[in-house]
Amino acid sequence: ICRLIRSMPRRFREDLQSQTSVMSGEVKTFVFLDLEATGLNQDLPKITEICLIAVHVSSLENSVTDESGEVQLPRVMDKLCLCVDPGKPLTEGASTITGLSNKNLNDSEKQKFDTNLIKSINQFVDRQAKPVCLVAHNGFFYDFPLLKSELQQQNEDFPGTMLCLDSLQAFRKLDDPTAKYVKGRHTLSEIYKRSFGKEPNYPHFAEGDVLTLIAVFICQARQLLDMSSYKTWEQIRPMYT
Ligand code: DCM
Ligand code: MG
Ligand code: MG
Ligand code: MG
Repeated sequence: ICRLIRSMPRRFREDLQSQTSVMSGEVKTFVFLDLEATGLNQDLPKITEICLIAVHVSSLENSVTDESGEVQLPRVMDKLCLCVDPGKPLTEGASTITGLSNKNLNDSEKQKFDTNLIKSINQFVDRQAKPVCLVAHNGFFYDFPLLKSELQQQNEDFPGTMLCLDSLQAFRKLDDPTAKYVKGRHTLSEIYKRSFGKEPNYPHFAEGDVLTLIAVFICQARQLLDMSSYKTWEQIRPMYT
């Protein structure tokens, strides 16, 4: 498809590009999101933790640096972070990296991914200036399809017109528009180490990962937003049914 678009007469190409930028240019709030879960795609995972942090576009456009020149997190952010009983065993790998286990989730009497949780998410998103765009690192492959599967299991869904952006794809494209991707170069922790010269805080805690994502995103927000390929929620297929 990319090759096709590049081969189009410039007039058509610019038309297409301006349509995407009108769509994305109107976004008022970016809701950064990360999921922890019982495993990877092939494990048909269930969510163990969800974190959403909403940042207004004005905070992305007017980032603040401290006296040493380090980019600061926005002061105004809304956060929703909840642990969830997955009702399914975590893989050893998932438990090791996240620190979550069936035992500690059960000990804390966490509730399942149910319609009340979906209500909380919808109410959280409804408080944000619209249009809203969800952002997740590897979101097109993991977080959005998994979230869609969990919503569908409760016979729920988000509005099909909600926008989504995969920051992994955006960072890759920004780094190398010819699409010669190097595996592992664009993991959240690698990008963070390149931008900030240190390890990210609280990796594989949903909130830790979202804050890390916001920090690296802000460093290059304008370019990322301009060149990202957006999808609508309607275009996201569930990870499994
Ligand atoms: N995950 C996994 N094994 C890995 C990496 C991730 O099972 N090596 C699963 C469990 C995590 C989820 O993916 O909770 C999300 O990963 P991340 O913490 O990178 O957001
Ligand atoms: Mg993640
Ligand atoms: Mg106080
Ligand atoms: Mg994570």
